[in-house]
Amino acid sequence: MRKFNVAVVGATGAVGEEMLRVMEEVEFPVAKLVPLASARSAGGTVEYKDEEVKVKELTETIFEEEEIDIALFSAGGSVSAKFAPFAVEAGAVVIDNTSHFRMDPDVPLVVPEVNPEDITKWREKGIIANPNCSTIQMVQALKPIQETYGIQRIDVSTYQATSGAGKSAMDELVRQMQDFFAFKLDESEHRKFPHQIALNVIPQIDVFMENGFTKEEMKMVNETNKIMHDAIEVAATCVRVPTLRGHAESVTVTCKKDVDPEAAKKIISEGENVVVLDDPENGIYPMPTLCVEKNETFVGRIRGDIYRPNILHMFVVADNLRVGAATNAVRIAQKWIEMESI
Ligand code: NAP
Ligand code: 3JN
Repeated sequence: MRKFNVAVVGATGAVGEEMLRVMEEVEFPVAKLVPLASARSAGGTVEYKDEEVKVKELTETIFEEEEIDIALFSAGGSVSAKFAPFAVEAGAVVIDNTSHFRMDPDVPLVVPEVNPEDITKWREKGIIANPNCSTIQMVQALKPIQETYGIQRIDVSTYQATSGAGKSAMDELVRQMQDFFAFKLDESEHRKFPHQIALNVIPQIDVFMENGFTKEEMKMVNETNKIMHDAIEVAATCVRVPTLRGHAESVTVTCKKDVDPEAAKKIISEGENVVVLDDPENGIYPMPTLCVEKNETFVGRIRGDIYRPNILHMFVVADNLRVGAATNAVRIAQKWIEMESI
């Protein structure tokens, strides 16, 4: 089997590190791994398959020098905007974890369990975009519902872990909790979040747009429609909660046809990489602590609406750094290899 030279841009970050773990686990066909970061981390090392691999500085010429075939980007939108074209120019396929290219009509936005066929459009720009973490787990859970009943509208509230905002955001929560136990929480700084996150929930992720929704909420709206190839009404409320890892979502879906909740449960459980955990009487339902380092999306609390037969409610949880970022990107790369080798 052919092996590939793989660059991980942002390899020292929360998502980049997870990409290395997932590639190891799936035995990704790596000929050479090139971890890239800013000059701050260049010269340090990351661990891959029990070896210390040197981190190199991201430059305009590195992709050509290292003969990169696949470049996984997760170092922020401005880094992708500037450097992804150099990777493409050097002959690599770029799988981009940032929002920079997601809504570009010439760039496929892919969740392999939902719209793998879109990957074929990669040639237009040499780039495949990875959706936002909150979008990925939601569309995975809803794909079987869309196929069976059709979806008219989605109302979703998220409970997003601090790791969604990067390593320093996780540190901010830990530091504030330590300050709480040292009786000095009121002196504790907040940089990554607009308010104290310890012992709090914040109904703001990213900046507010003119329509009153945040940028994170509008990502869920626009990305869901692009991935699901349908004009679905989406109303999202994205909330930051004081957990470290694992995004949860309360999802209400209005279907085009009436839904039998028991049948829906079975249909969802047959979804690819979806696990139904739904035995509420015995305290079994998805929670962030159950999903850490897992590559599946967990769905529970599946129930019909009290008033309308075409509405279904559920609770959806996944590891945001894996399912919401690294695992999705690696699965895209695996599908791309499969398609390109035909
Ligand atoms: P993080 O923990 O803060 O890590 C940021 C990474 O980017 C580090 O490796 C950092 O390297 C690198 N970096 C920053 N500026 C750079 C530059 N100018 N040149 C080269 N490398 C640079 O953040 P994260 O959580 O891993 O997230 C990184 C990005 O991934 C986010 O900004 C976002 O666009 C994307 N993301 C996507 C999702 C999703 O939903 N799909 C989820 C989370 C994040 P140094 O060590 O040198 O600073
Ligand atoms: O906050 C979260 O839980 C998810 C955040 C994702 C994120 C953070 C910074 C920049 C993104 C993203 O993936 O949409 C971006 C971005 O690339 O715009």
